[in-house]
Amino acid sequence: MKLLCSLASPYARCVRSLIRYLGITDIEEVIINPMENTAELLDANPLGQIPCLITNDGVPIFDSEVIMRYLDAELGDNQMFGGKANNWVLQCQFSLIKGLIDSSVKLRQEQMREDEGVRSAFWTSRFEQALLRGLMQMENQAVITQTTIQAPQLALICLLDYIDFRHPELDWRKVAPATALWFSQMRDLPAFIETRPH
Ligand SMILES: N[C@@H](CCC(=O)N[C@@H](CS)C(=O)NCC(=O)O)C(=O)O
Repeated sequence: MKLLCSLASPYARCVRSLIRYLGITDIEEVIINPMENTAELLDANPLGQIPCLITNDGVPIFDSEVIMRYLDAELGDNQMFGGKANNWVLQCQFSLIKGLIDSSVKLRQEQMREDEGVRSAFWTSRFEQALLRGLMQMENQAVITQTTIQAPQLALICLLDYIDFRHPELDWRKVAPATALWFSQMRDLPAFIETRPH
């Protein structure tokens, strides 16, 4: 199998960390820039987005959540999203963190509009506030009481490293000290060291 991905994307990192966490060794990672609109990416995913997994049969699988569910079901032990069916609490924890990844990527896109002179103060502030609100809520969530890895923990580590990488000015540790402490204990697990964004 082949994973079209980049080294900075937090979505791709969720998948790349999961591959390592599950000990999967037969996925070739092809590093691409989605903005280059290569035929290989657009043929596989008309959205032009990474990550995109291409199976040995040539079937494209996206987005990051679907790839994670696929790998966990096909090559893992199906525990990442809660094991038992209908674990809505865990799935909602994951949705919150995935939404925060969306906010952090949109905030990054606003930064990039700076060069075009069209950065919006309104949207910048809206994405920052969503991030801070979401992380404040994380303080009370069971996600950070657990040191075993399931999808919410994995995605949270990817989110927080991405915020530190792209948005170092965001003082999230001040509003989420318990999450910061949990993160400091978790971020150096091997699956995450190898995939840290750069
Ligand atoms: N919902 C998608 C989002 C993927 C995404 O937005 N990836 C970014 C890279 S961080 C991308 O490919 N951007 C190019 C574009 O949107 O045109 C997922 O979870 O995989």
